[in-house]
Amino acid sequence: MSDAMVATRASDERGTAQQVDVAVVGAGFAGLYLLHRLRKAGFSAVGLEEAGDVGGTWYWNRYPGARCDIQTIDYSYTFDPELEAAWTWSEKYATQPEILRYLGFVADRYDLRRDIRFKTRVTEARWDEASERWFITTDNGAPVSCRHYIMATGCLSAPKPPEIDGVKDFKGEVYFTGRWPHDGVNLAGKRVAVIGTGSSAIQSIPLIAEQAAHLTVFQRTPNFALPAHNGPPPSDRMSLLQSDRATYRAQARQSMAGVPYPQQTVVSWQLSDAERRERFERAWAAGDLVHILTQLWADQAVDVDGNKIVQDLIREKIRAAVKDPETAAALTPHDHPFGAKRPCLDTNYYATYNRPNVTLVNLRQEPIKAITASGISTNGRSFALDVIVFATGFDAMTGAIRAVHPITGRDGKSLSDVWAQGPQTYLGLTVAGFPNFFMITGPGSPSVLSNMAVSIEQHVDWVVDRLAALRDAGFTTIEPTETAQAGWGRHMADCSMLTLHRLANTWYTGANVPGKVQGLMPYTGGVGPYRSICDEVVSRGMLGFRLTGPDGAAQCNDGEVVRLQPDVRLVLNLLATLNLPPIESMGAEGARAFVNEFNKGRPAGRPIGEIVDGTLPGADGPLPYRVYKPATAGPHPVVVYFHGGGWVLGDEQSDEPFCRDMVRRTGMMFVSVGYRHAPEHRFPTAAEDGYAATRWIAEHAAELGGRPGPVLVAGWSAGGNIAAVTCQLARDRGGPDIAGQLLVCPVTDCSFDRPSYNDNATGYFLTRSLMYWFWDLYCSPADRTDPRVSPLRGKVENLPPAFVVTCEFDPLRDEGVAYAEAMAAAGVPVEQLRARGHFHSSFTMVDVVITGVSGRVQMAGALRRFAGLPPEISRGESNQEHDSPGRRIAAAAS
Ligand code: NA7
Repeated sequence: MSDAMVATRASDERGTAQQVDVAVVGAGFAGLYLLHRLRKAGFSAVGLEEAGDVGGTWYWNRYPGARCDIQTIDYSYTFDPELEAAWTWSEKYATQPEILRYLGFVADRYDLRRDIRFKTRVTEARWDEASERWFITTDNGAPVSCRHYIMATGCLSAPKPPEIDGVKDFKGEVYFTGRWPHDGVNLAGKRVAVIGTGSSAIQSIPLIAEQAAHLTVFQRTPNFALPAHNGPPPSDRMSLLQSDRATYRAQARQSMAGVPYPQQTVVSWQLSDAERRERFERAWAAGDLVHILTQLWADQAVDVDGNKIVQDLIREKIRAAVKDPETAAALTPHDHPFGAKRPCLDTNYYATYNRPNVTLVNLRQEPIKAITASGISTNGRSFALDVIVFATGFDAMTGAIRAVHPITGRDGKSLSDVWAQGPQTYLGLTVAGFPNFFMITGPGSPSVLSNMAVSIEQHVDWVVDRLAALRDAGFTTIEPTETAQAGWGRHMADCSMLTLHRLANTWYTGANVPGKVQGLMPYTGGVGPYRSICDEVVSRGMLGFRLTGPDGAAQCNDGEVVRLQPDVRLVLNLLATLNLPPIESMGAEGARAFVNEFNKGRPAGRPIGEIVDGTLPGADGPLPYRVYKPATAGPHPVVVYFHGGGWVLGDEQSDEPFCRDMVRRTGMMFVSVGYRHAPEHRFPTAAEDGYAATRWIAEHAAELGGRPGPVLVAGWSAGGNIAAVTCQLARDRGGPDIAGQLLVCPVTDCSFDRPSYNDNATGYFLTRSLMYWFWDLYCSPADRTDPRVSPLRGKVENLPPAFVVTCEFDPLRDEGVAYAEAMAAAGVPVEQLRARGHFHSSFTMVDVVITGVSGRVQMAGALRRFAGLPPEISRGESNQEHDSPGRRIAAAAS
C-alpha cells in the first residue's frame, strides 16, 4: 500500500473514531473510579471493557470460595464518605458475588456504565506523534482517538496457559478458576482434579471436596495458608473504623501495606519464645494476612532468621491439622520465606486433606507426564477424571499490559520490545517513550503488595490531578525521562533488598511463567513512602517528566526522585520530623547526653558469645574497653575497634550494635577502646590513646581470650581516623603487627574543600557545621596538618591492607576516597566500598538501615581475608544454631 493510501485510510479511520480526552481500559476497581474522577474533572472519557459488565477480576473469578483476602472494610473505596455510609459489608471477607454487587452498586450510583463500552476488547493502541493522540482499535465498534490512554487492567487478569501437554485431548470438562462459568459448575458425584495450590486453589479446594465424588489435588509447590476465621466484620476493626473513619483511612494511606496497623519496632530476638508464641497465636486467631505479615516482630519480613521463626510456627499448625504425616509433610512449605510468596487465607484447607475423598499428589515427587483423554498421568500413576480445574494462576502485573494487545509509542517502539528484559517504568505509572500513557497499579508500584483499593485510589487521584494540572497549564503531552526511569529502576532494586520477596520464585518475580524475564515487579518500599515519593515528584515541579504544549512550549525538570537508599530516606525523614536542635549547639556535655539518650532507644543487637568490660593502662591512666566475643570456641583473631563521635562523643559501648553485628559476621573478637575525648583532651590524645591501646591489646591478646599474633584495626568516622593513624604509628614505631585495617567513613584530612563537604553540607545528619565543631574542639588549626589527625598528609607506604568504606551522602566521602587512592597508589592493597545512596551512619545503624547489610557482609569478608581466614564464615563458626532453610536463604541473600 502506498504511503498516500495509508494516510488516506488512517484519516478515514480517525474520522469515524470516537473522540475523547481519555480512554480507560478495564472496568474493575480502578477503571470505575477513574471514570468517576475524570468526569468530575471535566474530561470526556470512555471505558473499554472486554467483559459483559463491570467488576474486573471479580467479574471473571467466580470459582467456588472466591473471596477477597484483605478485610472488606479495608478493601473498599474511600473517596466518598456518602458511598461508605451507603454500603455495609456482610462479612469480614466478602464473597465474589458480594464484591461484584458492590462494584455494580458503585457503577449505578455514579452512573458510570454510560461511559463504558462492554464486550469490547482493545486490539491495538498506537501513539500518533502528529496529532499527539493515541489511536485505539477494538474488536467491537468504532476505534477511539484519545489524548491520554490509561491501563486500568488489573494485576492478575491475564490467565497463564496451563503448559501441560495433552489438555486438548482430555474428553472431560476443563475449567480455569480465572474464567469460571457464570452459571456455575455442577461437580456433584464427579472425579475432579485441581491443578495448583495458590490462593484460588486453596479457596476452592474445600468446597470442591464437599461436592465431588473424589478430589485429587496436584501440587507443585506448597504454600503457607492461614485460617481466615471468616464471619461478620470483626468488632475491634469495625470500632476502630467507626470511631474515626477519616483517621483510619488516612492511616491506611500512610501505612506500609495499605491497612492501618502500627509499625512494629520489637525484633524477634528481643522476645522470649513464650512471647513470640503468644504474638503468633494472637495473629493466627486474628485471621488477617496484614496482621500476621506485619505485627509479629519487626524483622519478620526483612530478616531470614526472624522470618524462619514464623515459618516454623506455621509448620507446627500444618502438622497439627493434617492427620496423615506424609500428606502433612508434602503440604509443608520449605522453599520460601513466609510472605515472600503471597500467603493464602483459607477456610478448612488443611483439614480437607483428612477427608477420605481427597488425595494429594506431590508433583515434586511424581511430575505430571501428560493429560490424556481420560485423566492425568504422572510418572507413577494414572488418575481417571471427569473434570480438571486449572488453578494455575496468571501472567501477573505485565501480562494484561504487555501481552494482551500491541501498544506502540513514540518512534514506532512497541511496549513489548521495550519491556523485553522486564518492565521499566517511572513510579510504576508511566513509561519513557510512551507519552500520555498511564498504568494504574503498574509494575514498579506497591500494587499487589498492598491493599489494592488504597493503591488504586492513590494512583487514580495522582493521574487525574496531573491531567487536570497539565490541561490548566496548557500542556498537551507528559512523558517520563530516561534518567528518571533509570533512577526508579535503581530505587526499585534498592527496595528489593529490604524485604525477602526476592528470595522466592513467585508471580511477584515472574517465575511462574516459563520464559518470562525474572525480577521483582511490585514496589517493596511500602504504600506510605511510595505516596510521599509521588507527591514529591509533583512538589519538585514534575521531577523526571517532560511536558510539552503548542508552539514549542516545554518544561522538563529532569532528575531522579530518590537517590538515597529507601531505609536511609525513611530515617532521614523521621529525623527531620523530630526537629532536633543542631548537635553542635548543645555543648559537649549536652551532645553526649543527647547521643546516650538516642542510643538507649535502640536495640544493642543480637546476642553474641560474651561481652566483657575491662580497663587497660593508657599513657595517663586506665582506659576502659569492652570485648565482644563470638559464641564459638576461641581463640579468635582480634580486631581493635575505635568508635565514632568526632573525637568528642561516644564511648566503648556506643557502637555496640555494629560491633555485635561484625562479631557475628566475622567470627572474630572485637575490642572496643574507650579513648579519651575532646574538648577535655585535645589532639593528639585520641590518636595516642588509640595507638597505645592497640599495642597493649596486641600484647595481651591471649589474656583477653584472643588469638596471639597480628591484630586488626577498625573504626568508624573519627574512629576510622584513629584506626588509620594507628596503622601509620605502628609502622613507624616498631609495631604492633597489624594484619589489616577497616576504615568506615573515616576522617582522613583537615581540608574542607572537597566537593562532598558542599554536596552533603546539610540534610544527612552529619553536617558540615557539626564537623567544623568537632575539629575545633579536638584540634587547633596549627596542628591540623599533623598526620596523627590528617593521615592523608602522612606517609601512606607500607601500611597494612585496607578496606575503605565511603558513603555517597557523607561530607567525609571524598577524603575517604582520597585516602584509599593514596594508599593504593603507594602500593598498599586497598579495596573500596563506595556505598551508593548511603549516609554517614548507614552501616552503624544496624537496627534500621537494612540495606547496610550487604556492606557489612563485604567488610566482614575483608577482615577475614586480612586475618587469613576463608572469606565466608563457616557453619561451625556461626553464632546461629538453626540451619535450613533460613541459613541457605541467608547465604543466597548475602
Ligand atoms: P497462583 O498463586 O499463581 O497459584 C497458581 C498455582 O498453580 C501454584 O500453586 C502453581 O505452582 C501452580 N501451577 C502453575 N502452573 C502449573 C503447572 N504447569 N503445573 C502444576 N502446577 C502449576 O495463582 P492463584 O490464582 O491461586 O492466585 C493468584 C492471586 O490471586 C493470589 O495470590 C491472590 O492475591 C489473589 P507453583 O507455585 O508455580 O509451583
